Amino acid sequence: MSKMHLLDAGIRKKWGSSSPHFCWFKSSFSEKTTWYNYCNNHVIKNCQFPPVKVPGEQKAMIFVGGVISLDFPREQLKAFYRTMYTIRSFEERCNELFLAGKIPGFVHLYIGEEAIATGVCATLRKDDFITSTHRGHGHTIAKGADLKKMAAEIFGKSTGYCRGKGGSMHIADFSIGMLGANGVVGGGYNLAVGAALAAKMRKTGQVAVCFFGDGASNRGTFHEAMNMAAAFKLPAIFVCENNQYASTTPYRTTTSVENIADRAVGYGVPGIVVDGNDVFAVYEAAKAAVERARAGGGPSLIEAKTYRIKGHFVGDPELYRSREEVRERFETDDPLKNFRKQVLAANQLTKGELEEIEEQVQEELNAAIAFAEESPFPEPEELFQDLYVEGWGEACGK
Ligand SMILES: Cc1ncc(C[n+]2csc(CCOP(=O)(O)OP(=O)(O)O)c2C)c(N)n1
Ligand SMILES: [Mg+2]
Repeated sequence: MSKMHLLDAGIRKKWGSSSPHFCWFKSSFSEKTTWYNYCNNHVIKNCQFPPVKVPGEQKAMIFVGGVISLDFPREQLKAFYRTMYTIRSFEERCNELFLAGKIPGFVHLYIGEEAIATGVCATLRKDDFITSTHRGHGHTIAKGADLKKMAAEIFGKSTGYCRGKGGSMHIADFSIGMLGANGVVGGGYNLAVGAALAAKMRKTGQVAVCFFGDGASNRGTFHEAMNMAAAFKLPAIFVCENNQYASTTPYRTTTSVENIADRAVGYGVPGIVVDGNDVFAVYEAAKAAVERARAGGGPSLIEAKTYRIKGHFVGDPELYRSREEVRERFETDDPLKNFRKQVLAANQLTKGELEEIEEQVQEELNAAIAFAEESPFPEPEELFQDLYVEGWGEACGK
């Protein structure tokens, strides 16, 4: 019997035949006691914290660790890699193109955080909602956006998602439930809660995911949204991307708790800390939270610990941290590198299969960027168009 089967058997004995989404126990496989978490048939090892219980029936899990990934179907693994690699490459191109003076405005890169958007969005239906942040390219790609329209928008071209008038921080695509990137830090919470309320009232079974940063977790809107979602048991999932910095400010200097997920206890909802550089761990945590929300169980707060590899924006001189710190973190925590290592070592995918995905993605990106470069800028007379819903005045009898 494999180690995993032994763990599985132990869990089923302890918790009954239907295993819970999350549970925890200590293992004595090695001399050292190791905390394990068990999450939807996957074992998460090396959790650093014993579990935290919240009032009532729910069990809130706090864990940090890697998931044994052997159970994922190959197509799912390929999809994970395709999405993460697309995000990484899209961002690398944005970096180059911004520095070449081809992109106006600001660009905030998601490099190093790809596993979060990828793992979370892989658990969602096309008609589920997400709200995003100023660092939104990764969420938008993972939810299935059109790369051509994204690239054109970032270039400020009229073929872009907002006809070139929104730019990087305002891309939205309602046809895939992407309710918008947002230049307002913490601006997504109440949009997500509104979408979740609408889904509940309409009984559509949709859920709404709100992505936000560690800095944004200190805005008042966070608390308002968490409370309302919890009080109304809304199908909302709050995903904090703790990349350790809010602009130039290290997370620990502005936040009184060790984990942002610890705050979940204050709202009586599950709070989960997950390794945000591990797509498997993110996927498992999100899947359980989404299932819970769809089943009427209410919201969850997931904190994905990660690290922002690039500056706050392209051009940031990064005087607040050392190059060594960044190099060390990228060396150990690069989600793509770790994914490759893991699936190759376990013979789950071949090098050739990974390279084939990379080639396809590069071709797609070439086409998207060529489309953006060849597209026209909006005409000056279009400046004030599309700011308000056309025909609104007439509809209201004005
Ligand atoms: C309401 C508001 N306050 C301040 C800013 C300026 N600002 C832009 S990004 C940012 C930091 C956000 O940090 P975090 O939420 O951790 O997200 P990250 O940039 O790390 O992804 C700040 C303060 C803003 N855009 N909106
Ligand atoms: Mg941050």
